[in-house]
Amino acid sequence: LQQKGCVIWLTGLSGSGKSTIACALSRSLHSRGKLSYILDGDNIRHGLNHDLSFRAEDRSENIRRIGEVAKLFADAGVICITSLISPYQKDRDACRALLPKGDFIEVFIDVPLQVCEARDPKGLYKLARAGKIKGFTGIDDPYEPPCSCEFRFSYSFQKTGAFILQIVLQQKGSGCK
Ligand code: GGZ
Repeated sequence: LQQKGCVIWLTGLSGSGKSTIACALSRSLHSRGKLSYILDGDNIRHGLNHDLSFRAEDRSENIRRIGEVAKLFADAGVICITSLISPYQKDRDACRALLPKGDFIEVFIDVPLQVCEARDPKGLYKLARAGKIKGFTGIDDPYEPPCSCEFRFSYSFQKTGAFILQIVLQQKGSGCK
């Protein structure tokens, strides 16, 4: 395998499009002959992390474990794409610290709450607003936007109403907001 591994860490709210972007990225890498693997929070919570809830400590443990697994993939030469809300800066920083400099690429899927909530692909925001899901990110649990990400996907609407995402390369240390 003639490639160097790394971790591409997607972070953003539920419904921001992380999983869709992860799949598109993986397909694009595949078409260039690159091996990648997606670790998706929603899937991993059904297996490896099925013992974890959405309490703050459990979210941190979820991120920690997935960070460690992502590092193993990167060590093996795979481009590991993670797709997790990963709402807390300190947890993302701890995962970054596991990898050599430059091998952890943090990508903020910067779609505002109102847009994610209007999309509500799984109806979860509706349940959260009705109090049927407690501690939902963006509603009654915090999301800390990255302050040191490498890339940001910024959203906008075209005249047709189509939703588009544009990739922005962040200036080092400039923060995402
Ligand atoms: C946030 C929740 C919650 C709560 C269930 N808060 O859009 P989805 O459905 O498919 O992705 C969300 C997923 C979040 O799992 P993560 O492992 O990415 O979260 S974290 O990084 O914070 O550990 C959402 C669903 O699980 N979901 N309850 N309370 N998202």
